[in-house]
Amino acid sequence: MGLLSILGVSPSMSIDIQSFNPVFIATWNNLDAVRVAGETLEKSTDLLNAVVSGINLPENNPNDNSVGYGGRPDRDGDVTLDACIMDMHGNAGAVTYLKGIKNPISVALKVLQKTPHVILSGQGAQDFAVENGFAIEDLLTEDSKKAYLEWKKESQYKPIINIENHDTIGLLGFDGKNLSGGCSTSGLAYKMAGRVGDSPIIGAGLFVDNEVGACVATGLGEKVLTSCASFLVVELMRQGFSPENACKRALKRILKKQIEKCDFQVGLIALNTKGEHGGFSIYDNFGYAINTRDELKYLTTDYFYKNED
Ligand code: SD4
Repeated sequence: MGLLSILGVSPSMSIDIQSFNPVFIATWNNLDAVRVAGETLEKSTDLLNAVVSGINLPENNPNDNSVGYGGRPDRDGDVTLDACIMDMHGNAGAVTYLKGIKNPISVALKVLQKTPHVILSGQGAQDFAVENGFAIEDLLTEDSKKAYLEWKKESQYKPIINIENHDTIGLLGFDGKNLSGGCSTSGLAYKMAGRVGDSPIIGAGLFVDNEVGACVATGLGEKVLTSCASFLVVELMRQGFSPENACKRALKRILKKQIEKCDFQVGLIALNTKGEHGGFSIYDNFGYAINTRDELKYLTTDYFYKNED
């Protein structure tokens, strides 16, 4: 039996063992997620599986208030989740406005693998998840319920920089040859019922082009959606910009349209086909976790403005 078959790799998707030098990066301080993604890749050599395993971690964590179980609800008190995944072949799967399922990224993977579609939404997405063995659970934790009831007293809606748009997980992986990525979020706290953000939208919250690179976004989704930010970053990398500079230029494009003072955060991170990575944000206090053969660490990105509030 050859080494590739021992590793469970079919010849068509084989990786060059010699240059096997994986890189995983994830938005915010998701160090455990990139560590687990690296461990999964080592065990299975399946990059997509590695991405999903990393993202499942914050989805299952009740203390992560922006992702999966424990995510802050919308203004009606419902936790509604968005996620998407994209592979090295350009295939994608996504779920939007999904209720009651802890691991939307795993459902997005099933959409990619088992349906002729890219996005399933709302009740259809939940029905599909149940058909595929996912359990319906109450995702509103006691802590989230308390915060929601407190918010309801005033019902003031104003996403706060680095608070209501903090901790969404976008995770990008490079196995030495191929790129893949995923993104999962409960979206903005106290959003309107039915609101879908950038995170499950291919080209906005996430884009992967195996010939060039990949990008994933976090922050105020409306700004990411209307700039196709992840697609733009990949196209800028195609033009020769480094991951960091591509993110910076894409954010500049958003800011150029901003007439009033910018009161929102967007953070972008990117990875290219050489395994080079970088990120940039509008406001400070953004960063990303990185896992390579040599290091597991958190890097803060450069930014345009300091948040004095
Ligand atoms: C959204 N981009 O739904 C997401 C929010 C986010 O960390 O990134 N939170 O708009």
